[in-house]
Amino acid sequence: MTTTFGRSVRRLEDEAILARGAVFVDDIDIPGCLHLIVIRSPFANTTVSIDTSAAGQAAGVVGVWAGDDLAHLSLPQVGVELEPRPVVARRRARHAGEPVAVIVAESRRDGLRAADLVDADFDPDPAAVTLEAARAPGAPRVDPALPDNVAYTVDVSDPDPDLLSAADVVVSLDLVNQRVAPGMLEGRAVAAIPEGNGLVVHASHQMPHKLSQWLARALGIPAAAVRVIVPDVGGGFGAKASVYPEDVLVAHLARELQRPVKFVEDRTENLTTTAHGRGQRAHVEIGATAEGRLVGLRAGIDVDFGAYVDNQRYSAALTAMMACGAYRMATEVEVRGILTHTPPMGAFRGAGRPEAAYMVERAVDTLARSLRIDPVEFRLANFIPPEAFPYDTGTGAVYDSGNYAAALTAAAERIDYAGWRRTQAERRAAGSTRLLGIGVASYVELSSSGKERATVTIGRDGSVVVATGTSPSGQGHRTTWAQLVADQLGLEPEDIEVVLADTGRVGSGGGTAGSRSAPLGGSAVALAAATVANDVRRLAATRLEAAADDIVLAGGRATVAGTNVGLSLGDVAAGAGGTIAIDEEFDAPNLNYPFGTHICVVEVDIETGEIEIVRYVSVDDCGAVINPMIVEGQFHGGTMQGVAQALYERIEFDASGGLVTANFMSYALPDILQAPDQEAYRTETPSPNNDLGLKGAGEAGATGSTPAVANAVMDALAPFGVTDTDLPMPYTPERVWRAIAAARAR
Ligand code: MCN
Repeated sequence: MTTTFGRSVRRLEDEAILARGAVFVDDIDIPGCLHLIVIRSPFANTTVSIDTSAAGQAAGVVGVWAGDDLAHLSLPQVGVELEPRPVVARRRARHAGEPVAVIVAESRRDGLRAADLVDADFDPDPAAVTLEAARAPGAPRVDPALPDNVAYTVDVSDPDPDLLSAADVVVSLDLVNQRVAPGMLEGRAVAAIPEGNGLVVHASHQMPHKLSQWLARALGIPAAAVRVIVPDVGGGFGAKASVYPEDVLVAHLARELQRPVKFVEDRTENLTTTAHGRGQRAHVEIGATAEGRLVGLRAGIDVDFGAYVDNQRYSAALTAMMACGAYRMATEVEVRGILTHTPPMGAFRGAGRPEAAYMVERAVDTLARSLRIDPVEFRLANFIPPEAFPYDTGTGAVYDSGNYAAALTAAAERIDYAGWRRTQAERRAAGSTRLLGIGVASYVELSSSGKERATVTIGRDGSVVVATGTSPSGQGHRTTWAQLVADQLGLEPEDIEVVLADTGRVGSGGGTAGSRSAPLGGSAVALAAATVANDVRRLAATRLEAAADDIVLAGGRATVAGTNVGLSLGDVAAGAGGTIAIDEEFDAPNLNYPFGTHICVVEVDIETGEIEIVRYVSVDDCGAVINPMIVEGQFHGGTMQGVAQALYERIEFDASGGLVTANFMSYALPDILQAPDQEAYRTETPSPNNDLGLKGAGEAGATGSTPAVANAVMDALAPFGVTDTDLPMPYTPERVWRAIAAARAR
């Protein structure tokens, strides 16, 4: 029997999307739907006073509410004991973009017209907009309960004053991992329809079950009363794993008005209030012996949480956990989560691991340079070796499996590392104004936590349906889960119906986060499919008077091997009472740890500061692979997001906390012409933590790429002695030009 596991089956999702177009929340026809318009604070840290009376009289307006009217509604702050976050600010707003009043109107246009009539009075106070400002003595408090704005700390190891005492060489770096927007093309959108005592909610979201539970809690009704359905999603990238004030508002107002209400954000709202990611600054010391043996790394990291604590708390914890990277060394790290007067921050593809990889890989490269050891050799000499797995990092991670040297060696060969080093030396010697830089980054990331369930059902008509709690935003779950079921039952992937992202049809599910879907959801699907296949074989064997081991499943039939005698799957189900349904749970014994090496070659024009990526090779390892084409797509997308952070993107506020980069004219989301021609390869080191050997693939690219580009740019500029303090990301032409000019003037 041929199977599809490991084959690049074409995505089943795409025909419908290409032929009829995707169906996003805003495309769903909801008769009589009202529109929610949000009035937002233009200032950070400001008093607010609102008069809604004129707006309430405007044409088409159904109602206007200010903070006091909705004081009973709130969202929890994630994992900290702070007062809950109001869904509409009362008297004081903590960040620009915070809702201060809402309008519900018959049409979006009516609502926007009425918004001009809301009389809002703001009296801004000084704001702590940056990490530096929030940490300064006497800084304005973001939360009244926190005198120092520190909302969260994590120490993964006890301080050891002797950590680096065996090192002959210690270098220190100050690194800024700038705040960026996830930049999904479809912004947030949510529509709530009252039904009986509860609601049906259509949401562009990564975690339908979480959304259902949080809405139910906010409204004081059972979770079963809130059915969340996720239609096509135009990108989530982590930010759609958060629950937002507008989600609670549409749900509450739909029930209060007993009419459907929807909210669809515009691009400025998206860039202002949909959770940003990254936003860290780190002071790092790293040391090695004179012969080049890594001794240890010590880091103090401030993480921007924004004005309320949301999923950025997880990112902070994961940076601490992954701070030893791919290396055998002692690691001491303290991470502080800092409140600032900026929109609450969340998970962005990789959530804390790309930040750790950037920090470790910049530090390792800088140390190798100061030891005058080639960065490839230095890494190969210091990797955690394959025989050391499972490997306890001492930072809370136990790496499951890996062969870091294999990935690095393969990447170096593919790109002809030695050849590029020769070309670089020649260019330097010739005094070229187009300097070459070669950047190597070897990362470890983590995927999957918790459990996932799957149900596989065969109907009397022979239909096969698999339902699971994963919820894709474009990752191709429909295809890969169908492959796993088809392989077990001897069918083609297109024969399988896949049910996802609907709390009314799937009892539980973790949704998308931490590249968990393949290792957890895929494992649950494979488990359920294998059990169903065994059941079919057993039932057919009884009816056909054969041994179960002799029953072959192929072409929709259960046949006795070597004969034409058989039954259709539908007949087998009919004989078993009409349907065969198997529900299985997969509970992962541990996390798993994908890894890889990215090598990037850049050309820096020292006269204009422009950077061009001339070659980009990645070798990623996400264990065994269900669908190599889909995985390669994940690598490409993730890599592009990481490259974009290194070269283009940056969220910027003015001194009063207003967002400067509030549209795609000022926020430099790159387009396809700026994407490097990435050559993506893989090694395959199975995870021992699930039967299929899968590790997550979705965040690998975003983790390896930023440090590869950063190391390449810094390598190109090394002759000028440019440091990370002189030239923080993103490496825009102006910044590069200025850093070179300043270095030359020194
Ligand atoms: N896959 C596979 N073999 C593996 C691993 C994965 O065939 N060993 C397949 C999976 O079956 C799935 C896809 O690759 O079809 C990605 O699976 P996985 O790595 O498990 O990641 P998730 O589906 O859980 O996606 C999460 C990850 C995260 S956390 C973000 S954020 C993210 C992402 O991946 N956001 C995305 N990829 C995205 N891709 C798109 N198009 N849009 C987003 O918003």
